[in-house]
Amino acid sequence: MPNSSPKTQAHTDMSNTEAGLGPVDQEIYRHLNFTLGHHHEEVNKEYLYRALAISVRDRLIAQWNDTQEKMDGTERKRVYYLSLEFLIGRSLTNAILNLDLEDSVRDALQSYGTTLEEAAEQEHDAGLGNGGLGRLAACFLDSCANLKLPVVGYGIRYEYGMFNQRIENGRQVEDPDHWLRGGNPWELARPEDSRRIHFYGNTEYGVDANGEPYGSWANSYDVLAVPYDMPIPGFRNGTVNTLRLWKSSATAEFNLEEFNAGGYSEAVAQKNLAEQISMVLYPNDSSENGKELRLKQQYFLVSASLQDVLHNWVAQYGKDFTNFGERNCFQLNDTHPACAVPELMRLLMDEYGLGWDKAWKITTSCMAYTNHTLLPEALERWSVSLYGRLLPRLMDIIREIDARFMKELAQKFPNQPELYGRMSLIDGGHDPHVRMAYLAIVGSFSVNGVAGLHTELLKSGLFADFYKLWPKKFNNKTNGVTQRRWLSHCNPGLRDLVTETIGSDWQTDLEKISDLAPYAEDASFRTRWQAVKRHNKSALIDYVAQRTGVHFGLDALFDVQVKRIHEYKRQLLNVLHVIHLYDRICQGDTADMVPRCVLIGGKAAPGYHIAKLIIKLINDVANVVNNEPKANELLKLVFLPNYRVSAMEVICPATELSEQISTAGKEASGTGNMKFMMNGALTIGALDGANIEIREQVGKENFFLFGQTAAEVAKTRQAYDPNAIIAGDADVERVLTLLEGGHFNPTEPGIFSVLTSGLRNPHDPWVTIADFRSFIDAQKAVNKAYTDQQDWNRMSILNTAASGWFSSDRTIQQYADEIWNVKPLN
Ligand code: 26V
Repeated sequence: MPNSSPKTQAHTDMSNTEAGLGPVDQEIYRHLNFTLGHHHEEVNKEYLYRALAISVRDRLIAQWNDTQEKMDGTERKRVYYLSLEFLIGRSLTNAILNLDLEDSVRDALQSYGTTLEEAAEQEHDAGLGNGGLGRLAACFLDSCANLKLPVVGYGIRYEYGMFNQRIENGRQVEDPDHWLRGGNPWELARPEDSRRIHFYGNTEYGVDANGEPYGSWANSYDVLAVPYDMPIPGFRNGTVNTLRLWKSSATAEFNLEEFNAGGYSEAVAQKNLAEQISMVLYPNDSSENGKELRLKQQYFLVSASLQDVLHNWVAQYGKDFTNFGERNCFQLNDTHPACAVPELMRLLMDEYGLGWDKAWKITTSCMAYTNHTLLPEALERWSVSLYGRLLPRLMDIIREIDARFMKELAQKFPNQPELYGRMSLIDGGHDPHVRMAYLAIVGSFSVNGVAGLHTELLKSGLFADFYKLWPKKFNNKTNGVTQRRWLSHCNPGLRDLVTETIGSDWQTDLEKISDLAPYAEDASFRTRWQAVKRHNKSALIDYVAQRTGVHFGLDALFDVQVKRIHEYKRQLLNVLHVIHLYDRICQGDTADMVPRCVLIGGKAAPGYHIAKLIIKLINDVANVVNNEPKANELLKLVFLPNYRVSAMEVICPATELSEQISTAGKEASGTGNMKFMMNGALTIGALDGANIEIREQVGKENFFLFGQTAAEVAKTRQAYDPNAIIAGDADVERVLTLLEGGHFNPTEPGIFSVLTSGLRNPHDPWVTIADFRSFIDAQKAVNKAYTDQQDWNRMSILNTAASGWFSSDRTIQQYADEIWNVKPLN
């Protein structure tokens, strides 16, 4: 227990001066004793985390208020990032880094006999996202705050985030993630800004005083949306932006009606129904497609957020919407919030009395849509009958948008009924569906893909008709990641080495990191570079050993693939390669082999059986490989359970080889690939997503390329004969023989036959066997390169030095300049 008058701080901390806060150690002491009422001899770690978090939060709030005041005091344009997912991870260490509080916090914690690392471990990840799309939203908010852009994130405050994954007998088991248990120090409830959301009921039509027809939503069942605000700090720049997350709750009078009718329990049950809406994040799972609760979530987020923005607009400008379209921009993170198009129309017409044409002009000048996937099963379609029942007024508006769009098409392209059918917002037939991507395209002024190849494929494939109609709407914004979390925070050893060598400007301007390139030729620098990597590798060794019992060797090549488990990402190809190495070891063919530790991690959607079977296979192969005495020094395989943001913060600094092996044309961008590159990993990859740009930036000599191109894959599919390939390649055949002979699953014969028959299927969409030989050869080149550690380190440095393009600051600057037309608030 520290004494009651903590020592004066060794480090100056400027963030408290205006806010009237004491030094960090005093603040922690105060919060422990008074805010949390924890005065024990032995300070409990969880309490210490909370006291520290509140102390840090207090420092953020002062800057948060300032930023808010600046926003309110200008008539400048604002941007709203609408997303069903924000995969934030931990906030404490990020806030400490951005406020530059690390030294004072470390000093303060020392007096409690603990470290910052230990305190930070207490924080639950805010896992409000599935993977890339959600993490991108979080990186974007970080970059917006860093660039001082007036951008607000809007999302849902899920009570349960992404499930926790356990492995039992090699199989994935899901546990609910009740991340809010124990409280969330990073949010402030703002019940005074609650909004009312309609569901069900019907549309009533009438004629207003001017003789104009109108519609209105009647007999609805209403729910309240209560906002919780999270601070998003910029990097040492005084800016703190807002992420507003909505929680659903029952309206007061609904309960009253029930109470008056004497239905006490019914009233309470209705409250539960309302609160269900924000209860759980949906896993990215095609078996979850079409679920009513998911549509409720989408509309709930969109309606609450648009009402919020309109409310603020009216408070500032009155009910004159003339400039609304040019002063506001809504970026739609995929089609999940695409009902923003009809909802803004509804609010402008039904609530504020605008006519269709004015409302349409405003709506289409402020909506922008980002597409994140080419996979057909991920393209959202909603049944017209469900839509019309849940959101009757919106369905009317969608029909009207479609009717007007069809008219426009008929004028531009007369007598082309087939084209109209293809492009209609409603996929007709006996079970009609709304095509959400088409709704988003028609209602937006901008449509973007997330990497060069992806955008080209959208223009030539999925959205070709729309591209022909509106070529100028389409643009590319290659994804990026924030170097503050993904280098400065997670890899302090490398951060300090880089800063000592080229200064610290790269933290806010990653292009500067190219100044590192000449040091790749400097042998003593390479030695220091390698020492940092080895330090990070030993941290990962401990992390893996604690969670799996498997001990990685420090001298081995750390070969990593972490991402959602999906067939198109081809974790299976990675396993086939491990089996091939195992087979060579068993045969004594180890001449040019380099010791390797292969780590695979990621969650499978709970209803995605093949993905879950791939996890089982990885674990079963790992069991055999790790227990084979001959393989001991040469090969290890682990499946790391519960991959998440905080795990990646340990994994990417230690990775040497980044596996980016999706079937070409399937991975829209990838962002893990960028985190690995930034941290000095070399990539083995196919020409897919942002891998193409990574290779362009770093040079082909510093990248391990394998596999077919997207165009070649398309051609291969026309006459694909995997069985002939297998029969013609002894290495490949032996791998299949081991798998099919039950070598890895002797007690459960046949359990992997779905996987092996998939590999042998001429219609295998992922053409895994077609790329296997090329993958084996590229991995041989990796071995050869790793044998020369000097050269490997040289390439590693060049990868970090070439990562400037992949900062989300660059991406966001492009969104700001080319889509949003928004300037920083200074
Ligand atoms: C679909 C569904 C459907 C069922 C309900 C829940 C749900 C949630 C998400 C999705 C679609 C996810 C699409 C996605 O995550 N795309 C990834 O976006 C990354 C950021 O742009 C990109 O780097 C990845 O390549 C891309 O796969």
